[in-house]
Amino acid sequence: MLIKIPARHALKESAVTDYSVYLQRREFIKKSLATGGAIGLSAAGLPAIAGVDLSAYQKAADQALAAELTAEKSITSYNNFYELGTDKKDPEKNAAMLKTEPWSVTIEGECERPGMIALEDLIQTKDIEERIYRLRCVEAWSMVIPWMGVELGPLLQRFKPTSKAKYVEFTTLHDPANLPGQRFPVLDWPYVEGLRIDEAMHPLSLLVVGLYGKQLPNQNGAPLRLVVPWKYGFKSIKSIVKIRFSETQPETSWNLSAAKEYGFYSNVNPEVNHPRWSQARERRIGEFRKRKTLAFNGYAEQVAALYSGMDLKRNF
Ligand SMILES: Nc1nc2c(c(=O)[nH]1)N[C@H]1C(S)=C(S)[C@@H](COP(=O)(O)O)O[C@H]1N2
Ligand SMILES: [Mo]
Repeated sequence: MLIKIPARHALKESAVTDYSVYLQRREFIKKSLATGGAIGLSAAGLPAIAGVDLSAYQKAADQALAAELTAEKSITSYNNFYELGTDKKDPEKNAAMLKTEPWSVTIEGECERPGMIALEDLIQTKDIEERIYRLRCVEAWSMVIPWMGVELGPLLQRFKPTSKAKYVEFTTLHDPANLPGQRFPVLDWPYVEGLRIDEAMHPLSLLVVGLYGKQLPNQNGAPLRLVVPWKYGFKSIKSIVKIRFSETQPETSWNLSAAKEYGFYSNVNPEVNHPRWSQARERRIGEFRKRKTLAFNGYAEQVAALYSGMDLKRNF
């Protein structure tokens, strides 16, 4: 096992699928934290990066979203992970084809400390915290997911990005011998994604190693994936093996595949429709009626300032 996800181990695997049980465990964790119990989740206030301290916000958001959690079974059996197949059920079925051990990440480009780092040195158990975020796929479905991970910003700072680091590029594992999807030219493999450096440093940006208090299932992008909750799901690149700081805007897989449909920013925006469908509403997995899609997926208060002065219809 590469990364030990703290807490939760007291419960049997079989019990964890039921999210009322999950909610009880959250209560247990909160109480343990209050009494100073050594549970391993970071209880301290989150660091104030980019001048924003989100710790109070984060606690309130977690409380509000806990009631809306998508069932664990849905999160792990309805996936987009084209390396493991293009049907929503393929990634779970083919999950064992993704080899996650050992795993290391290469750090390159505009930084003072490039190199290759083993996953267990990159992510330390004591830094792992839980964040409940909405996930909005560009295909107009959504979920609410309790992720386990670390803030991306402080992690990137360890490699001392230079003043030329204006963007960050992420690359997924390229392993066509094992990953069946990479034997077909569905996308230009490996999958690549990118963020502007201030987006990457925003305290909502997370590098994820688990969900529902457990190791990240392969189908969800084990052992390490990005989660950027105010952007369409495809920005949240899975199974990351490389992080590169760059001066110029990196190319991204979906933009290369269809530039008119998938922009670099891809902020969730109910007012900018996909050329082939409306983005005004979404189907929350597990619900029958569609809901209204929220600007920046409900995170406008936290992130809108990143885009002040930008035409978000042009920079979609
Ligand atoms: N490498 C890689 N990352 C990926 C994808 C993919 O096909 N390959 N799909 C993206 C899309 S479209 C979405 S909606 C999310 C889905 O994440 P989930 O399956 O954990 O819900 O992963 C994103 N990350
Ligand atoms: Mo997606």
